[in-house]
Amino acid sequence: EIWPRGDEKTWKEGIRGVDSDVPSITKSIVNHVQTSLARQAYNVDNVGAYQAVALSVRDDLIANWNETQLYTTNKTPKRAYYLSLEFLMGRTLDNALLNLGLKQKYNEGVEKLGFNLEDIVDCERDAALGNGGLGRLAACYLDSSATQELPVWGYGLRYKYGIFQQLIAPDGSQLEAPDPWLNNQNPWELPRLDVTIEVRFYGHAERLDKGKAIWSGGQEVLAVAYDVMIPGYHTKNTNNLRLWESKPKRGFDLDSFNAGDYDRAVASSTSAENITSVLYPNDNTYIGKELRLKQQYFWTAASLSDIMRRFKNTGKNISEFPDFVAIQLNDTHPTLAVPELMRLLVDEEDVPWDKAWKIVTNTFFFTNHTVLPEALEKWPVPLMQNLLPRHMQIIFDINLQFLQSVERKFPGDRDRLARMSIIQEGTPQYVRMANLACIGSRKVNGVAELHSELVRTTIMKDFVDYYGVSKFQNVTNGITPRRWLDQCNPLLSDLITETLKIKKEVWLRDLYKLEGLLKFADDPTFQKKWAAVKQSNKERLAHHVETQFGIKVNTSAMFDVQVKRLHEYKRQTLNILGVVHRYLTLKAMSPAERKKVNPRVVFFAGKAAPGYYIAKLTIKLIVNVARVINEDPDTKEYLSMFFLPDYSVSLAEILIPASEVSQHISTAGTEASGTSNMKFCLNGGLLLGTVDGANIEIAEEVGESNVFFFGHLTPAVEELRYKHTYHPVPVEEKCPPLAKVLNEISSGRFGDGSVYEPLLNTIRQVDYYLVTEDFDSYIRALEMVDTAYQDRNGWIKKSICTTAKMGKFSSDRAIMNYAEEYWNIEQIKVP
Ligand code: F58
Repeated sequence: EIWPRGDEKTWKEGIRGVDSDVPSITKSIVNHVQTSLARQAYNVDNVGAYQAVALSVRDDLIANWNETQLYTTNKTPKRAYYLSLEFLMGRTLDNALLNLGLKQKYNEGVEKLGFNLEDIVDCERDAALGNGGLGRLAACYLDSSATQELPVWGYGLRYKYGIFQQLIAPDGSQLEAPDPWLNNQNPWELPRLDVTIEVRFYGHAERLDKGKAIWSGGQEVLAVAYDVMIPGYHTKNTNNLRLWESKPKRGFDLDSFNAGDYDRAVASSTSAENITSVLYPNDNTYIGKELRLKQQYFWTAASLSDIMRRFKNTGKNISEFPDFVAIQLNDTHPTLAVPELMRLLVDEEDVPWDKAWKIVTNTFFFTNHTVLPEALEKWPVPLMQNLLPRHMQIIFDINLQFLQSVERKFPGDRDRLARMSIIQEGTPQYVRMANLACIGSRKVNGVAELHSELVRTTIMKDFVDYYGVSKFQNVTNGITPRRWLDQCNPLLSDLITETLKIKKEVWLRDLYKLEGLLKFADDPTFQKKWAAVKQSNKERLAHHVETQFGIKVNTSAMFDVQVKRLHEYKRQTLNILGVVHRYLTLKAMSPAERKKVNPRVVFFAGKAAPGYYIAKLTIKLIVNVARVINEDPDTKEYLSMFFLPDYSVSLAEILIPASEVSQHISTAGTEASGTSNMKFCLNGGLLLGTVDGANIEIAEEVGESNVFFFGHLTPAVEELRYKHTYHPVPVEEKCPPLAKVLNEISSGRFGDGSVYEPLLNTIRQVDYYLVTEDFDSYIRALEMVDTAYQDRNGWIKKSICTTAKMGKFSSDRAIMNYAEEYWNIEQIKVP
């Protein structure tokens, strides 16, 4: 190979990251203060220092990233692409320093310059380009791919506004404010103004022969790439997350401009920019807005074009595409990639339809994240027809061929055909995205054992009959122990390292090594240290609450945490009703009796989708119950409660290490997996939950005696619902203690009760999520928690044993599973 330009040695000597000695680090920081920020020592505040430090760390990342990308390109391995509309990354600086192994050095350097690294780290805004579990999972998977040196790229959208900021109004309601996270510039992204792709919308499609067509006219929009560097832990390997921003193809319409109609002149460019303006804030509910469909197509089209270009650069034959490309569809959001790849192959690459279909179905893999019917995406045919006329043709063609083949296998079974069709009949017709994703993919997976079984037996049942069961598999979710233990809980991480007597780098890459803690579970000295770490994390959280609310938190009380998106199926209602029950019980006690009670502090946090009325009402109830009980002199020593506003990745990093119990109490069969359950348990918090999602596998690992399970099991749920609908029994009869709680709320004990009627009625009437059915056993489970907590050493032992058995839930395991069993990709070590 001939060096591209000039003298190779001169180029190579010019390449530099930051040398990792402290003087080089400080030099690089000062350099950035002066040049990149154009500031001087006397006018640098914490935010300025954050920016300079970030830029300095970024220099290092860029060097690694460049080397990784160059090396990988030259090796032309098979690559995997993770297509996700959401990447909930959180902050980057601290994580990058830990992954690069430079935290200590930067600590020293920053100190020398008169700053404190923790304060600097706190200046970073979260990158909150996701709603909840699904988006955070994507972020954990990127970390694990980079750490295990796998050639994996993420593809997503660069939203101008991330998940909204949540404020709590004086009356306790949730208010939403925008999250303009890019206002302070983002040092972690590299704009690639040279990588732009044209994406078409609307227009018309004209069929030619041999299944081909020409799609023309309509509106063209540009996709501009922004690359985010994803460093692996203690490896040079630095992967890429490519986010697309939309931009008008032409600045503005010159004719209108010249005619003096300025509004009209810029209208189309505004509409182009709008595509990547904002993340849709719904969690587990589908909303059929045209702009959302535009986002989905814009992103899949840009990503596929980019993938195709990279593949073609290798010079391979198009039939080898699946040998070099695997694409994981994170839920149905990127399903348009299926017809889009067909379009690229058939219309643009001249591949015959059948051959193209073979390529497509060997390229894609589809992960399902929910079986809730209201979350399954289906788009009105007229909407899709108008926006994407060519794709609609392709979808109809795929469907026709598919149904013919189903008909051959199950002759005359019209109901089956109707259920399996990509098109749902009616006026209008709908495109069922899960059916399309399944038909277009090589494998389909759920995210925990129970969930995958539900996928096989409910929403995908007909497809299992048709394809056979082996297409429908399970990959239990995981979390990265780098962020969710080492970074958020440094004290515990150090204690583990010191106890296991193996290097941190080793157990953080092989989490099963935590089992080595088991033999210390009864050791009093170790128990003491373990408890001290938890205590210190509780104090860190208490400090946070005190600064925010001006209320002192009793840090000798048990910390009980439920943090997740607000949703009826997650049953924050059960928790708040349980708190009210506890409050009423305490009120009824004599002061002497109360003294025997275990003090408890209950923390809630989570956002409600702005249009989700019942979820927002739940927040209001929590906030207003908290006001009353936190001020009641009879009980406040024994029970207090906080709703922490604006739950985020960085707030989770404070809450999770401080938790002694966390609640994961969805109606059985509704929570696909849950991933925060894993984070809490990894940090030695015990799990109080239903027999649902990954709770089940956590219990299998840590032992049932170390979790608190309650509630009806999945097989019972359907029948109970049927009873509730056709033979309803009043709450007063079914569960008197719950009826009492509901009535106290109605009667105005926590402020105007009539406000909460719509929420309380969901429970009194249909009770779809079976709060009345599980309330009794929930209360008993809480009592069991109390009893267990009384035995301090017993509790600490449970906590140790829980952490020790969490190895399975590392996202490294999950990603290796995808790499080996799905994508068929191999590790690449950058020398
Ligand atoms: C979540 N889904 C599941 N969806 O609810 C959770 O059980 C699971 O652990 C997690 O995925 C990871 O597998 C989820 O977060 C969303 O937020 C979607 C956003 C876009 C609209 C539809 C819901």
